[in-house]
Amino acid sequence: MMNKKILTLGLMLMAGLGASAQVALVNPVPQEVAKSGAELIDAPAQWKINADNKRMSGYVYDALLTASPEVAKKAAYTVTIGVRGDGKVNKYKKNIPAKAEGYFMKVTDKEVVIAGNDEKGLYYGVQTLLGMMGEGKLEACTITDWPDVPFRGTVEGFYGTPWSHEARKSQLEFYGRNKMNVYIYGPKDDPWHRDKWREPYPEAEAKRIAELVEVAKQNGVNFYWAIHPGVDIKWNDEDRDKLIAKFEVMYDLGVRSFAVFFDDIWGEGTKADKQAALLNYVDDNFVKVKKDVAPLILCPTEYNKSWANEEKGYLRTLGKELNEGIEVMWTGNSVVACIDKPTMEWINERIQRKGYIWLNFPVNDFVRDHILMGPAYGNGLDIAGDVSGFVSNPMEYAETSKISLYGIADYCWNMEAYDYQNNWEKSLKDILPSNHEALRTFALYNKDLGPNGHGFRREEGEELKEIAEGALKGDMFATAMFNVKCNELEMACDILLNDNSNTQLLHEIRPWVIQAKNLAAYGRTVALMGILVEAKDNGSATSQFINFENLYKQARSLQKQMFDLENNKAMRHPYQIGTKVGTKVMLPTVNKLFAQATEKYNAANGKNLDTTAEYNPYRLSSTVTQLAMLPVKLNGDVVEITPALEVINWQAGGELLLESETAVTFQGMDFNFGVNNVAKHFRLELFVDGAWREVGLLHYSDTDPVIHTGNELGGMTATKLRITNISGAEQQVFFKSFRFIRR
Ligand code: 14T
Repeated sequence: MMNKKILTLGLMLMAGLGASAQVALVNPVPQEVAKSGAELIDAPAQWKINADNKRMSGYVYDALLTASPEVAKKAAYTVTIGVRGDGKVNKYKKNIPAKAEGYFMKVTDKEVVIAGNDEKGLYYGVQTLLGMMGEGKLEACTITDWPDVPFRGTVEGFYGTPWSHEARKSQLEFYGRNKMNVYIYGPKDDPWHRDKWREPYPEAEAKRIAELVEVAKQNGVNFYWAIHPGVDIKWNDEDRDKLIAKFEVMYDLGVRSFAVFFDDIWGEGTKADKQAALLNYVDDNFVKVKKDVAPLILCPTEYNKSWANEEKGYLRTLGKELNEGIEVMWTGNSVVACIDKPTMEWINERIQRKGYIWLNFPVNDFVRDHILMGPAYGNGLDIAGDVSGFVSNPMEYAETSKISLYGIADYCWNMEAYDYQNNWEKSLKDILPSNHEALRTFALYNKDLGPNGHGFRREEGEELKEIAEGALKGDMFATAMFNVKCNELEMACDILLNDNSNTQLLHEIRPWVIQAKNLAAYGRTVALMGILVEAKDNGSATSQFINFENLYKQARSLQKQMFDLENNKAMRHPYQIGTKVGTKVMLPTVNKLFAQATEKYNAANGKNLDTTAEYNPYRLSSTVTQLAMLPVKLNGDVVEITPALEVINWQAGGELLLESETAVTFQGMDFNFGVNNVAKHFRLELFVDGAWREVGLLHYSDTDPVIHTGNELGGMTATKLRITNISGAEQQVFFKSFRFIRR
């Protein structure tokens, strides 16, 4: 008994130590920490810097100067910094880990010593010190630290509004602080990255890139500039030289690291042997000649397993032909996927090198109605030795993306120790210290992506499930608790809406905060409906304004307000409508509670109030796998299928089927497969009175890919429609838009 108590006490002390100690503030979690007691030391007001002369300037020194203590020659407290080989840290040479970017650090009440294995290691030691001092305290300890993954960071590689210059600078600082060393510049919608890849940047843009290169350097980040030439590249000397010429221009702006992307293209540009020959040429005639340029990175066309065509051997060709040292990117088993050991073994064997991970998280360019504020989890904790690099493709919301990136940084640095939940809690404090609880409460409802074409989902609302189930069973305590959850969410939103400590974050999340307020109010109203219906309120006998039927009206109004906000022209994204919050557990629960309470009320009082909350009568299915999971959206009388951004390999005979629960009278329809003159390859049929009837398809011109329907469509009433590839061959098309208007 006694022993057990002591043991528990000991465990508690240890745990407590970990939690309160200043090292716990550091992100990423260091590899090895030895504490010399539970000593917390007040950070000195002044310190003197002890270092070899050559360390007394440069980006590491600059970083050290941002620490709170003032530098004074006579200070009693000393900070010694140095890199392996420096005289001042010579006596620690046995302690320094012999690992790239590693460092050794010792903190006592008299001094701090930071000894890097290389300059970057020293820089990261300084970052650890800065992180540890975040709350004005130091902790007596020694730290031996190094990264598991050699290249860690982000690829700005999404579709949508590229990050602003200010956002990029802020990102680079964030990477430095969190020990990430790579930023790959490749926004799909930067014209000079993709469509105008041959042309140099105009003056103003060029200046900004040069500045970013500088900021990156100051933060220990390698700025990679990526080119995306595959859309229209000709495999001739002229285009090859143009690509090198563009790299030369970028080199002159200060860029020393380059990438070539061949993702999301089709046709000529996709050939493995040609891509490899180009990359090798650039490697031999540019990278190796310059001598100060980092190894090239290639993003292949088949960048995930589900797209790999084993017979054509694209990946094996790259593996065989690409020069040693050229990195090859990989998104995993599918476009959007978590990375595990088997996928690494699969790809590494084919490309004959370690894959360089492009993680499509937290990118939301395929689910723009959701904002993703959840933890980064699900990647194998045992793949450190199988990857050459690991970068995350974030959201166009740069500041909000930092929540997940904080986790990526930690995961890449110290994989086995990665605790995603703990990391997430820390990240919220880092991003919004003054209101981190409000941010946390709000973020709880913005983690999952909702149904999407990639089938990638995230945990959300686990903490609500028990309460939700109880409330749905009519348990009044659970209903009250559910109401409390709604109050919490509303409170969080109100606090956030008045936060001015991180205006960029608040600007980005604002539409979702407003929608979350609606959802919270809707939830509260519905909880009260549940309570009143149990209390046998008949909605009319009471003199009080708050009675069932008025609550019902309020709930209806809130449903409509949510819908209106979703369809608000100013807020809505051009091709993905909506502002969705709490879609995994909260919203469906509120909708069910609404229907349930209303049904009970109707039954008890002989009323006939409409019980439908969120109603979508349309279902899509397809034998073309890439289309099968696309969500169907209802926007007034317009029914739309969410576009896909990828090339669709629509096999001969493959069909797309859209079914409706009730018959629809058609007003009009058009769709865009992104390719001219393909209408003839497809057949559209409507199911009218128990039989399929064909409707004509046409383009208005040879240069307009939009496909229109024949006049016979107008006024037809059908329960389903289908589109079939009747060309007898696979059609490579896009799925840029699809809509019909109902009467
Ligand atoms: F290069 C790749 F590794 C990659 O992931 N490319 C794009 C990327 O730019 C985009 O942000 C990401 C998420 O949407 O997915 C890739 O593009 C796609 C691919 C699809 F299959 C976009 C939509 C798709 F349906």
